[in-house]
Amino acid sequence: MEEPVGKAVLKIIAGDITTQDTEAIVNAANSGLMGGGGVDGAIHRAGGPRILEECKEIRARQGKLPTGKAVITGGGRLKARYVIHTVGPVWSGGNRGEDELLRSAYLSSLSLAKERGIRSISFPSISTGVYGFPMHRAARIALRTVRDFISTNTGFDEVRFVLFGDHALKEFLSAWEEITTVPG
Ligand code: AR6
Repeated sequence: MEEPVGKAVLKIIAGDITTQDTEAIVNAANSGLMGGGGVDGAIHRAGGPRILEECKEIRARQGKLPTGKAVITGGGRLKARYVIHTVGPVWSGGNRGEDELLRSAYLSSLSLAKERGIRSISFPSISTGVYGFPMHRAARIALRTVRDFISTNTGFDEVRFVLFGDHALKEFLSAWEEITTVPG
């Protein structure tokens, strides 16, 4: 799916985040910033050791990265020039501020990209793997947050959601239908 939002285009595709050619890709990291499984492991493997070195420098400077916040490193050997590392919430039933923290992870990443003049960015579906956030609920939050941000912040050419597999893609496409046809 590809649709204009403000001055940018929003794309929802199935694929692998590590091969994307946007200026930045987003990593669903953890507060330790030392790598892990899922998207995090894949990005560090594909991008090489330079990314972890930069993460360690950040860690030494500012300590752990709180949930909902974001930091930026170079992309190492990736096509993307930058990696924005953010930490989504661990799902624990939905009454512990998970929705707001997930929103904040997307917003922090977008704000950091904007600050750096980055014009194109790819997101994975943050928190919906190891962290257990229900996919459909996460998709609605992700899409609404990105749509609202790029409708008012005009520095972006493209925001891409890169979903791993058909199930995730379907959930994102149906969530997009819902938020664009049902108001609020
Ligand atoms: N490209 C795009 N999406 C992917 C890829 C890929 N290469 N690999 C997995 N996904 P997860 P989280 C999807 O677990 O839930 C790590 O250990 C996956 O199917 O990567 O935020 C970190 O170090 C899922 O839908 O991130 C943290 O400790 C989504 O990406 C923890 O996991 C996110 O899954 C973060 O957990």
